[in-house]
Amino acid sequence: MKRTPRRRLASALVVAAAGLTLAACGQEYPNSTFLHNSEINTDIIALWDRILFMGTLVFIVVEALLIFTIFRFRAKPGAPMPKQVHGNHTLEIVWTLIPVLILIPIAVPTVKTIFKTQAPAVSDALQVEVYGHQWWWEFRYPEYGVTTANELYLPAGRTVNFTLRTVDVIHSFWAPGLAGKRDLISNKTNHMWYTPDAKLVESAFNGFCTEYCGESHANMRFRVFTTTPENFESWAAHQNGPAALSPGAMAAQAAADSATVRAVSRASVVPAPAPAPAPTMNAGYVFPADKLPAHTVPKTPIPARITFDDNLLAQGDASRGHDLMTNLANLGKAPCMTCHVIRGEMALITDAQATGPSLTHFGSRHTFGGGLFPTNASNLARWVKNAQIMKPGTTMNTFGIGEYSPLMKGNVTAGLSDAEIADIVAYLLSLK
Ligand code: HEC
Ligand SMILES: [Cu+2]
Repeated sequence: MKRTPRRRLASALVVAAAGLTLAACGQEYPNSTFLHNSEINTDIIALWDRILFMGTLVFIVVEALLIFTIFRFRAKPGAPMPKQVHGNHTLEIVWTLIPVLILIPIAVPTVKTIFKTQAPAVSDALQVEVYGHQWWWEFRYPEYGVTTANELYLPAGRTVNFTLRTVDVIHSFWAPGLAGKRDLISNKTNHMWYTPDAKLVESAFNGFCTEYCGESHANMRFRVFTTTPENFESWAAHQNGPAALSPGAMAAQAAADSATVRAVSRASVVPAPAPAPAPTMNAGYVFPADKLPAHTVPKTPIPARITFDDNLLAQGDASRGHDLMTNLANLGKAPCMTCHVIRGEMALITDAQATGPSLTHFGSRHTFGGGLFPTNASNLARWVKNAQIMKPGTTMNTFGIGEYSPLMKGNVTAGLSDAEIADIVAYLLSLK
């Protein structure tokens, strides 16, 4: 048998189709919208299934008619002129009515779903305010007094109502595993709500900005953690307070404890002073690191041009880092606190004024820099040393002495040594 080019092409197409089919079966798609994780996603899937079904039906009928016509009515030698149908009203009405009949079962559920998703959320929904920043996400829980960044905690089974705003350009908020997209538009407030399914008691999802917003648009990601209502309350209660393990909090706790001991021992009715309780170490619920699925752990390469001797990190001291950070302005260096807030520790500005992420509970977050990097000492040291190289376009200062700052177009003179950065890193990680 001769292998004609056409035959060869056909067999190549069959192999390619089989390969694609197999690839589709063997993969899981964690960032897909086609997972029944919320009522909104279930509605989207229902619409998709219906449109795919109707579209396939139309395709088959049209192609069949086309092929039939090609063969049945092809020109034959000596055949007479075919009957002309131009101006046939019956025909025109029929071929207008058929698409109408096809579009009605698509339009009705589509419009119904649009109205459903645009309706106000139930009144007892959890309120979350989302602020888009170039290029990170701020999440505020007004009922809990919590401000955090890039990591969204949601109680499974409870409707959450998002209020979407931007402080600069247009962004778009999308956690595909949980719902559709919605834009954050300048000078306009948008809303979106959905209910993470009650079965999602320990799930993590990736989130993205899906409206091009500048240099680091692709680096503007977030995570969603769903958990039990109890865990959520524990997390929110702790996030509302100051950091638990920081040197500042420990000192305050120790002072309070010794005051209690003194007060107790002065009271004559109590024979012996009670031992001072250990400082509270409870950091509230945090999504367990070992439960993070691999696709939610960032794998961003660290720029090789930022060098840092990781051995220095072992000598980093949180108390020294705390003192250095409170003293930066006096040392003639850029203070972190003109852009960041560490509530209960040091603060020049309020959460609402901050142009950088809240660092109050920074150590309890799994990722930083718009979800670009896993939170660990090594990544953090490079971030503080030269954030502008770690994340193109960021307005955070480059702090490493001698480092090139793309924003300032020059090398940093009044900055931090690697040993000082190691102290600051130890301090930041203590902010649980
Ligand atoms: C000019 C304002 C500014 C100053 C000053 C500043 N930062 Fe930042 N910082 C930012 C911005 C903006 C971001 C967010 C970057 C991003 O993800 O796009 C950020 C991010 C961070 C993050 C990551 C937070 C997260 O959860 O993603 C850390 C940690 C941090 N800064 C620490 C510091 C420290 C320590 C200092 C002082 C040595 C400092 N910053 C000074 C603006 C600033
Ligand atoms: Cu964006």
